[in-house]
Amino acid sequence: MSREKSVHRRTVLRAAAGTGVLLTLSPGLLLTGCDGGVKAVESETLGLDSDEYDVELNLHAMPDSVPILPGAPSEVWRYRAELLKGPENTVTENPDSYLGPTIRLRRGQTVKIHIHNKLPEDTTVHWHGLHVPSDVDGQPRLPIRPGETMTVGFEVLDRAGLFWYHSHAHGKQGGRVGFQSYAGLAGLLIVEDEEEAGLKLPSGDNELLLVLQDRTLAGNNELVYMGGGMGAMMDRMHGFLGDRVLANGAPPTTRKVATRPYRIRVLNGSNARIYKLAWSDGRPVTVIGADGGLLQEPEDRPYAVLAPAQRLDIWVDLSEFQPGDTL
Ligand SMILES: [Cu+2]
Repeated sequence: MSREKSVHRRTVLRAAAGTGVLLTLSPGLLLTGCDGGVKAVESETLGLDSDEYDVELNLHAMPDSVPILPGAPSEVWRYRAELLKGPENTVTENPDSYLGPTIRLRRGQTVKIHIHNKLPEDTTVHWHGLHVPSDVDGQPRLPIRPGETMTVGFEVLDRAGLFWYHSHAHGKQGGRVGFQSYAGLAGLLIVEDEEEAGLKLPSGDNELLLVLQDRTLAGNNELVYMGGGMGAMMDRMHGFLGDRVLANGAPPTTRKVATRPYRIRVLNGSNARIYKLAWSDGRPVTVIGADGGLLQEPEDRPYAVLAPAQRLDIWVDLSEFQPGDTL
């Protein structure tokens, strides 16, 4: 049976203002191929179809080789992006890391993304936490085949906050979501809006982004996922735990900062590991935001717990420190 079938879709998007409720009506969307897959034709846009978009970019899912530990570089799968249209700060590459570029969007923008699969297997991209039409949100029934491109469109409906995008591919035996994200297919996505801008939170150099992940690397720095034997069974039951923690794709290190207030935005991008975050001097962790964006008011906690896929927005005032101090 031929898979050369176009996907006909007329997607009607209705967002109930303020509630985040979203209806997607897609008559005649699914024309299933013999293996259950659907081929999206390049000229068509899944999701929001518009003549004009505020932002347009290419997103490539591809193999790469990047340094993680000293010695040989590691073979990874990662995202790279090219901004075709939109504000210059929309895409910030993380060239020295396997992490995908940080994508910065504004509420209300219309966005068109061409996802190019340069991997040897199916993939799809899930926009974690964003309210986007379900067809563009990494549906297993809409895989992107190797060598193919899927174009997706959506409007940024969410209020300001930290989101992320990652692979959502489901292989024949399942479990490829974990594997592909582990291999590096993940990146941060930031939504900004007027309300947040009015708060004048630390920004630019005073906004630190931190992606926490755990990885196991073998002798020649190869990434190891799901070991053999008993270990593999436990991994499958409880989720994979790496034997070292990485911060932004590298071993944790100190970072030079100024004696000023900072905003630290943290994602737990691990498969299964839960982190407990606290300051070394025992000061409370001032949480200003979480998965749903900014909190009503800051909360001081002795420590913060971050489960996989969760995000935290932390505020800290370093102005009482002296140059040379370490926290
Ligand atoms: Cu997710």
